[in-house]
Amino acid sequence: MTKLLEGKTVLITGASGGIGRAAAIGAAQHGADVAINYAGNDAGAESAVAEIEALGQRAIAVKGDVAEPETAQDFIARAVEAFGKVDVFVNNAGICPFHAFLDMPVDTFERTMRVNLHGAYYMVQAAANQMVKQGHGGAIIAVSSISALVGGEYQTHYTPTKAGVHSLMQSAAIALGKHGIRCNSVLPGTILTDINKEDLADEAKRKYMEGRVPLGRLGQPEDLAGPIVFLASDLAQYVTGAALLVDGGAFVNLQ
Ligand code: NAD
Ligand code: RM4
Repeated sequence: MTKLLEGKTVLITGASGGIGRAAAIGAAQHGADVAINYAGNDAGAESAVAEIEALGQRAIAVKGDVAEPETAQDFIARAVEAFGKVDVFVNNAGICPFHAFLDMPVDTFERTMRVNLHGAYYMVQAAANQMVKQGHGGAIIAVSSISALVGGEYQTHYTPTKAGVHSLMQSAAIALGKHGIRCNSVLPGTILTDINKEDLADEAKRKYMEGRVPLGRLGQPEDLAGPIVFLASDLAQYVTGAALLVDGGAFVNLQ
């Protein structure tokens, strides 16, 4: 296999499980050293590190809540201490506590904004500052969502954060182009992870969501690894400000 990220250092938030972990493993399979941020799942973080090391790459796990601005500074500093540089930053950490609109608790709304959007802002800014200091460009990828483009009855707090992250990549692509830093989003459809385990435990909802997908199945975290590695790699050297749907065709499936 041609290794697309040989010699690169890749940082990923929220990577003890789900899409972040799959992206971390995918990056390591392509020759990258990987630093992962994670919130609370020590066992998941340790096993991700072990899996990356088993692939012959270096890995560190740094615990921290992305909603806190200091977490971003700490994550970047620890990665630089371990690997000397940051070539790729993947903003992945996110939450979606499904809840109705009319009685959305203030705390749920604010926490979702802080983790998904404020957290992305602090992290992307800190990673970009490090890349600018290094002076040899870089790649930033945000895990946005199909939900940046379409709504969800129980996601009125969440979909604006995913649209926000997508928009952040567009503006950052402009702000950072002069530094050779590319900024893109991936827009996953419905991927089977912990974030929607409870929601999709409802058989009728799961069947409905599956039925919307022309490729005939819901996604697996590994479905995101290839697109993220591609956008991180030099194969995408002229791609910036773009958004790549990774949804089995769900978005275009009107009838
Ligand atoms: P997941 O719950 O498996 O992963 C989310 C990760 O983020 C977890 O590792 C969690 O610990 C971490 N996290 C949560 N809050 C954090 C915080 N405050 N600080 C640091 N880390 C934190 O779910 P996932 O589906 O892998 O989600 C990853 C990203 O993908 C999210 O941004 C989500 O919005 C996005 N996404 C998921 C889907 C899907 O259908 N699963 C679709 C589109 C977009
Ligand atoms: C995604 C999309 C999926 C949902 C997850 C939680 O952005 O809306 O359908 O399951 O979020």
